[in-house]
Amino acid sequence: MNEVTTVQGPLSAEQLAKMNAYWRAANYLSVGQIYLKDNPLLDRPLTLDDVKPRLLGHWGTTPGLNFLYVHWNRLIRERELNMIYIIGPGHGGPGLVANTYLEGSYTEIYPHIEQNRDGIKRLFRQFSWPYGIPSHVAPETPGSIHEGGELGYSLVHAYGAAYDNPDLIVACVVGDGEAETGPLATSWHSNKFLNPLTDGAVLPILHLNGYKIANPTILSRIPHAELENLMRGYGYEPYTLEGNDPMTMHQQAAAVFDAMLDRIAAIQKAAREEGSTARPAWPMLIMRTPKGWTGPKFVDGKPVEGTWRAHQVPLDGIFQNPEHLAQLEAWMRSYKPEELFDEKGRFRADLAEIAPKGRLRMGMNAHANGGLLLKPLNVPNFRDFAVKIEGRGQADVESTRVLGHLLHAVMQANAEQKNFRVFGPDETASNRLDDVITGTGKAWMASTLPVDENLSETGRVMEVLSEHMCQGWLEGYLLTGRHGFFNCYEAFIHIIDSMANQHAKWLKVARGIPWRKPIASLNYLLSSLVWRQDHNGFSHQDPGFIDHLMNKKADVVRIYLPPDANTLLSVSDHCLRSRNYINLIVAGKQPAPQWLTIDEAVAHCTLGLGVWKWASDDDPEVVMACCGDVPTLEALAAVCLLRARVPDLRIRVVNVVDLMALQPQSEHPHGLPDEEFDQLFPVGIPVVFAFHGYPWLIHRLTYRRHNHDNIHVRGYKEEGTTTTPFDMCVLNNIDRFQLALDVIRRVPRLAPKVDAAEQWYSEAIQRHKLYVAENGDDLPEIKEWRWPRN
Ligand SMILES: Cc1ncc(C[n+]2csc(CCOP(=O)(O)OP(=O)(O)O)c2C)c(N)n1
Ligand SMILES: [Mg+2]
Repeated sequence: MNEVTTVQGPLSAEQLAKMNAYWRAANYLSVGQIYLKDNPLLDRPLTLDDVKPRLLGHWGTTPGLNFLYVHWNRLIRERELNMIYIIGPGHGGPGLVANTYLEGSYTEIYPHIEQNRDGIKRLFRQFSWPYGIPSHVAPETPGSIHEGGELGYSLVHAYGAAYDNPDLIVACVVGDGEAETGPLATSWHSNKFLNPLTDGAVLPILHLNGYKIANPTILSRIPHAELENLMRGYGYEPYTLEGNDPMTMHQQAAAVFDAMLDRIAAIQKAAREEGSTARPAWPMLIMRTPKGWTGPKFVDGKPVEGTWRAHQVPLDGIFQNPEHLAQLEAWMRSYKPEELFDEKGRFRADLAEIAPKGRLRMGMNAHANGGLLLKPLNVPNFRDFAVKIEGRGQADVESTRVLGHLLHAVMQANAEQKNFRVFGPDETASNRLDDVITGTGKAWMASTLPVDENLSETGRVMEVLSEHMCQGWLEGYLLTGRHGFFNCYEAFIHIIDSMANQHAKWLKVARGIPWRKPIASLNYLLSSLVWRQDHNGFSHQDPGFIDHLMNKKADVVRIYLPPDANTLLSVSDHCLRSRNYINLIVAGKQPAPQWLTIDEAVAHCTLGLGVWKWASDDDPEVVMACCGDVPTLEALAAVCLLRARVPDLRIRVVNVVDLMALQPQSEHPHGLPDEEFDQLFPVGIPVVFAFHGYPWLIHRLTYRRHNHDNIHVRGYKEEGTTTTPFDMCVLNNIDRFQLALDVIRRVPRLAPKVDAAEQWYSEAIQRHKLYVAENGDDLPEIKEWRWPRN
């Protein structure tokens, strides 16, 4: 790059001086947060008593983030931009705290962090301090929707925020290390789904500070032209900003950002006023600045600024090394705090004035506290989509197809307010939710061919073969105050396990922060379930996401396994209206028997679990429990087998929709009180439990229940292949014959029948195996089995 040596540029001399002073103040406050607990403005020489005993934080990324913040402030003021700022390297938390403090948002939200010397002292002390604030950008940080502790999601969050927000600009810093992650690498493609007519803009900054924790980054060590070509290949128009002389950099940055924002404005104008439908090449910036810019150049003779050594705390061992203390003081004084803060310790008014005011401040932008903007979702009456039950279990219905009708209606009902989207990794049709696509279309800004169906520049169903992108878009969409629904194959949702963790953590913390308003829940529908992977086999068989979510805070997670279409409708209605949860719905897409009328379904879902009286006897000797659609079918078929073999056996059928109801109330708000649990599962009565997922989860949930010793669970035990639906059950011992045998083994008075029952079981299974091997399909008596009419 050409080295520009002049400080001429779009900024006036006064502007330049003020912006640089503002940046120095942000850098000063960032270093102060990492190091100091006292003497905040260096009114006296720094001593060890002023320094925190544990130095925790990340300096390296921070000056670059601060530099950008100052420039966003100018642009927001000059152009009255509605802008939020997402930083991929969320470990640059001190920078955003410093800037929201300087612009006044921080004090407005946290009045004890006053605009004076004491306030700065508290600001410093609280950072990375027990019961203070975390070292990363966090829900506690004003203006943030992105934690950034786990790298990789900044750009996808930014796009999620920009969709359907035509006036919003999301500035997004991507760390050059972060850029190496899978989710980030694919996130660049989000531009193929962003419509300049109806969506906002994302302004990506690839921050090439050259290093990660201990290594160079790939993108900083390939030729610049190759990197530009990479970005062009992703469909962007790359701009470059490079250097380390602050004044020169401010001028160059101002020029480049003016050009980029003009470009964004031109793209939007072309789409909004001139009718252009072309897919634009949106501007993005490659910014090369030294890691740890303006920090110590050398420590103990080794280079630090501009190297990986600047990543965390560049001067450590302060207590052992007086030279480091002196170097810290010199570093902090290099920002000239006496020029930045007045005698009371207040940020000087002539500098503070260059920040935007009111809601334009990025720390106060309502989009970063989405609950403020949340409009309730219009959910049409789900009863209108109910399946008519003419005889229990007599007709087969694809439950998710029924849900598709409801989602279609939801889409239509919110078409005007444009605050609902459905996300899926190319599986929405496969999961039989196609109805939601009708009329709405699938978002697509790339080229189309006559063979394509339902692709639309204004589509509201988002399909991309990246679970990471679906999850990240949805999170960004929800965090900015909208609603959404993510459907996915059950086995592959694990790809976003970690993202779900991070969102759950965000929700947990945000709940405890009064100024963060509730946001819509993150709703998952998992379909194409473990039991019915008829085409795909073992790779597609994994119900473990339930276990994964179960580890999260009870306040945040809800898990539902509706056994038929009407219960699925009732559960989905509830989830779509809820706030601040992660709702997991597990429901099959294959034609399956339907059990409950819509009124019964609502009552059943309200309780979360209950006796199916129509399938049960009074005064039971055994409880047949079931959770999930296929296990429910097998359990009911087992009841029929038992009624034939042991006609006087008294069986109770309990179906569980809300998995959390199994836990004690002390563990989860949905937990059934012990007395009610004991009524359903009376002490001393054996329970044979057919569960959709891994069986040990049911033990984990019920181990404190009085009757736990009598609960015997069948579930998926990692046996699978491409085989018939019933053979999958047999392989995992959750089939009707096994369940019936389990009952005979567990009910004490049936002990004399066990030998004969075992014989009967092996014959039945042998017959099944032979038939399946021979015919490639299940026995007619299995396939055509129906619940005896009642
Ligand atoms: C997914 C993930 N893997 C690893 C880490 C550990 N980690 C924290 S910071 C960092 C380096 C980040 O480098 P970069 O994105 O370039 O950020 P910067 O240089 O701006 O600090 C790593 C590997 C992480 N936070 N998240
Ligand atoms: Mg880096």
